[in-house]
Amino acid sequence: MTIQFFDLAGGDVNVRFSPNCWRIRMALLHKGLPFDDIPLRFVDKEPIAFSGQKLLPVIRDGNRSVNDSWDIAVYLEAAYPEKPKLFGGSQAMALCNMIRFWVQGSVHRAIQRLIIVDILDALDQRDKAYFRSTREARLGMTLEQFRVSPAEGVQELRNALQPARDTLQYQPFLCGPAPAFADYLLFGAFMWSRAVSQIKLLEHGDPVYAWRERMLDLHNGAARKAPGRGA
Ligand SMILES: N[C@@H](CCC(=O)N[C@@H](CS)C(=O)NCC(=O)O)C(=O)O
Repeated sequence: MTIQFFDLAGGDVNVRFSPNCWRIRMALLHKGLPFDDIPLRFVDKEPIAFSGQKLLPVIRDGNRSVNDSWDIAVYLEAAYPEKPKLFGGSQAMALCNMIRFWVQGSVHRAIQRLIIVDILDALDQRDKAYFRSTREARLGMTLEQFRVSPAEGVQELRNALQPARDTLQYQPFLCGPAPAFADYLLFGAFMWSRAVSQIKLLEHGDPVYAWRERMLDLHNGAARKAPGRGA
């Protein structure tokens, strides 16, 4: 049975902005596993009630349901060991977990402050009030107060990316000569921005820019072809 992949969608249902969902879209493509792509809105998560929680991504594979992007990647690696590896081994998986927390802590935070109002603008009308109230409660301030100017935010992001920049001077992907899940962890953050915002996050000469171009070309250009605002 084809895997069902539940993804978060914007006002235009083809705009997919969730960084955590992008990790899994790329992981499924990496493994070469066919999947049904099922878009959901923030206020319409009834279709994932079977997962017992309300966050995306979620996959359903036969009678197995898995949520949380990390747990899904671990599941896919264990369930499809004959397919291209997402981690490559238990030590690599453990190290990749550190990349996950670096991305979520430093990179997501910097990008979120730049694009938070762009995300709001990209949502379906029914999702806007939900997004504003849940995020403002979490942040303890309005979205507009949380947002930083491109000049300030882009510099914070570029500083946060230094470990990736240094690594990519040695090798084309974070995982070495070929991409794997650590690359998808970071790449998801860029797809978040690309889907909703036109802010130029990276300079042309930056090794991270060249890496992002390579990532956009992967799997038949799946990410490059995805609808969005561009940068
Ligand atoms: N740690 C989780 C985080 C999942 C998460 O926060 N998903 C967001 C989208 S990126 C979501 O579904 N939010 C729905 C909501 O806030 O109602 C993962 O990596 O999957």
